[in-house]
Amino acid sequence: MSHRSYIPGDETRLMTIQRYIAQEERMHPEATGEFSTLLRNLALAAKIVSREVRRAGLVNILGRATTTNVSGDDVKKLDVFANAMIINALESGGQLCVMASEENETVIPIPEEFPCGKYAMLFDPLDGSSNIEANVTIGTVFSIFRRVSGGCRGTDEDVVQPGIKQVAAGYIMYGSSTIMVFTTGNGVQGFTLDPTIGSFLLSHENMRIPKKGNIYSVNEGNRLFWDEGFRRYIEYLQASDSTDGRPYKSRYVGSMVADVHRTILYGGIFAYPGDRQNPQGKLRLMYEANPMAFLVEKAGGRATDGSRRILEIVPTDVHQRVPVFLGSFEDVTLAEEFIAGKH
Ligand code: AHM
Ligand code: MG
Repeated sequence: MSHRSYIPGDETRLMTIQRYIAQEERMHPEATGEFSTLLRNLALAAKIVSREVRRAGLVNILGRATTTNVSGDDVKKLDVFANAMIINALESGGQLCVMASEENETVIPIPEEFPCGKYAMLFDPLDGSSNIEANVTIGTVFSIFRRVSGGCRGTDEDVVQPGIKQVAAGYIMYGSSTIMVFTTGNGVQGFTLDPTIGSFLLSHENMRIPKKGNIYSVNEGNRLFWDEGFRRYIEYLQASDSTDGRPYKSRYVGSMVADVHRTILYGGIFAYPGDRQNPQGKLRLMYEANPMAFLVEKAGGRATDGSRRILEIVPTDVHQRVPVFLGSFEDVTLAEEFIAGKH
């Protein structure tokens, strides 16, 4: 793997997000700087959310760092806080025409008092909600499109575009360290937050997902509701055959960001299939599946809904759900074959 680690004290290798973005921009003389500013503002919001996540268990004792109120009752839930923080950090920058969030039923307009710009952003402010209280890894997911509607203030049209049109996508994972992983369509880069200097430093350069792995990641509690093809696929992975790495290991955090991050690094498959109870699965196309699909493809993997490339799905609703199978190219291809009844 070509992951380059940040070695403390080795200043010659220090690449902050700011430097990286500036460097990318120099390669595109037509760039206006709007996009770089957007990513910088996002990184700033990520740092603030990260700080709050790190203090999560202390909030009722000490109060949230950004509120004056220390009475636990008034402290907003962490996901609501993250949502407000991201909106706050990005709405006034002048790069966005509209936003959409998992937390908001309708699109989030850019207030009239702020300038508007040529990008639209969707995000899930704090994904993995069932893990928040348990001190388990959670994350923020984002997806950025170019504005396609006529006016400067965007509309639904700008946030309901096929994933293939994304200009950037990524996630921030609040795990044992905080890492921001993103692609602007040209490789996948990971920057780990050094909390002592407050900067994201390039730690995972040009991430590539192995062609095949030996881990599957799915909520097996839903097994009884799965389609026959997918059930047989998982049984196949559980069967023993030392020539091709079976039985696979099972790993499931229940936070998509963590499960996808591990899948990109180690390979294998992450799935949230549709089933008899929920034919479209659980995950949301626009701010969960699409950005992850874009990253996984740019890292050399594959992401489908069982038969179609996720990025090619033409969306109709900002909150629509989609079955998800993503990860190593060979693993996802085999899953699709089982689903299609070929095995
Ligand atoms: P959330 O947006 O309410 O946090 O739900 C999304 C999360 C994903 O992070 C994760 O992959 C999935 O839900 C886990 O669902 P389940 O608990 O059904 O396995
Ligand atoms: Mg979510």
